[in-house]
Amino acid sequence: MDESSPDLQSQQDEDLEGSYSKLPAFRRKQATVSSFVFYVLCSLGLLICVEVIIFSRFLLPLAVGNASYSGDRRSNVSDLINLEPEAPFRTSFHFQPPKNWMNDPNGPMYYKGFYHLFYQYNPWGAVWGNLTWGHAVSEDLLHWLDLEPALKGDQWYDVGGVWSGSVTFRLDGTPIILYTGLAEDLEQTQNMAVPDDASDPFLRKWVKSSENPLLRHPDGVYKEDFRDPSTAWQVEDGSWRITIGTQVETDGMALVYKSRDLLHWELEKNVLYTIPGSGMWECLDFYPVAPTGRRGLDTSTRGPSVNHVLKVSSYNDQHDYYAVGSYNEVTQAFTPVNQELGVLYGLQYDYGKFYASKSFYDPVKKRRILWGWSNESDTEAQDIAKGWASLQAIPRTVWLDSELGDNLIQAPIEELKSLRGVKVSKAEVELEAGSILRIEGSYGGQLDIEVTFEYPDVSKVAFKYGRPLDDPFDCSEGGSAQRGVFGPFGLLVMADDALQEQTALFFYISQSKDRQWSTYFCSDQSRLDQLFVGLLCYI
Ligand code: DQQ
Repeated sequence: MDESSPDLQSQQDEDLEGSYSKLPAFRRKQATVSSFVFYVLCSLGLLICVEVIIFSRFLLPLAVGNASYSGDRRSNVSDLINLEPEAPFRTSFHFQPPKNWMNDPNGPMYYKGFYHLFYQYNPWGAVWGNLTWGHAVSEDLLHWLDLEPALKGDQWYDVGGVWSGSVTFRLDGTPIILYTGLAEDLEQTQNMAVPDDASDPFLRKWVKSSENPLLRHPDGVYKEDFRDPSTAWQVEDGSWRITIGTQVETDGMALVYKSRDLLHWELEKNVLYTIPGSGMWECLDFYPVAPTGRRGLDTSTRGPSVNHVLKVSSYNDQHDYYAVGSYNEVTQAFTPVNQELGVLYGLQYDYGKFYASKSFYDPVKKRRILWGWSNESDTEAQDIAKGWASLQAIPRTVWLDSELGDNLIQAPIEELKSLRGVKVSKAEVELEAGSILRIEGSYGGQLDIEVTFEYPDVSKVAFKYGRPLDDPFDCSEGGSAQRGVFGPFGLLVMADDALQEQTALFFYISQSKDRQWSTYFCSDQSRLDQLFVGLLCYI
């Protein structure tokens, strides 16, 4: 704990397209990364197109501060962004509070002209603890005004901390917060808070319900394993449902509660989903996805063509897993479209540092936006020395991959493009096997890199090498130094001129014996200087 703490804490052009469609899991990737010098790494012949855009860091920095909103987004720049030599590694475009510890994004929403982001925040130091709901508002999801915390632990049922939760809009359009409170004896309780003045677009003041706690752990559920209420959704008869994460023994599961008024909740006898032995499920997110197109759906949208996404934050390995599936309102059962991609044994939103994510429907641009917490690799001592810890990943728009129907496609929000500055690009460069290509002019601390790798006819590659297929691939075994039939290839970021230091972000393609293709997206931090640990790349 910080000393200052009081007692509280992705064949040639046409052929390539052809091979692309033949290879369901071979996806072109785009990445937004932070870098010092940028190189393209290749262990086999490839064609690439690269575009590097250097963000205009000094023109439009992320405006985060504890000042009243002036309408001038740059008004608080000097004390809001760390340009000082002693804090050169704070990000400029990712959300971070001005100081101290931050973890999960909570209850993101759009209300009366402003996007709101709440977040797990320790007002007293750069370590986890004393959790409150930090609160910031923005007109564009890029420039933020940090406000006073919206919720603090001051009642018996949340005195140990105001933990994660969600926002739901009532039918009259006012938002309510459902959150987990930590009581003194560590019991996890579910509670509600409502705006004190719903006409205030900033929603600065929240009032806790006199009926709190609305829910206590059910029989058979350990009091410390009952947390993070989801956004509520309405079913056909107008009643509401929420899901809450737990584990029974070691079986992770998504409990479902029912309510008519969002205040009085009753446990449904069936669970939404469970996986034996998966451990505690945190920060469940459950939302509908449109069958085609990038359009997002509001959380209560129903219909025969509507599928749902269930996301689980797995406490055991700290990754966010999801599955696309159907939801039966009567039995409450969620059934993944692709049984092999069932939650927790299938897809992750991200294969880097990304956890406790939360999505929301943006009614302005009719899209679903995903926020995720990017915890770093710094030690606690390093965080205390810096005076801050962690950041939120750039918000992403998510939509269903209609070609396959069992996974999501993600892209950074379009607003991010407004921050772009100088552009460096190289088109149709052929990479020799085993080569490293330096992208000249891409020197900078904040780069947006879009790269398209065009792979030769993979069936010929496999034939030429005459080797057996090489599935499965393990990112962590040998890192980017591994050499295989189909990889690795990718980027070297955070690299110095001598390439003594480098972080590889690389792809590897493999084919299983039953001829199924898989694309791995890995990062290798083994050649990263300790000084930069924790900086890496924030996607
Ligand atoms: N973080 C919160 C919990 C949640 C966990 C506490 C996930 O509510 O389960 O800070 O990171």
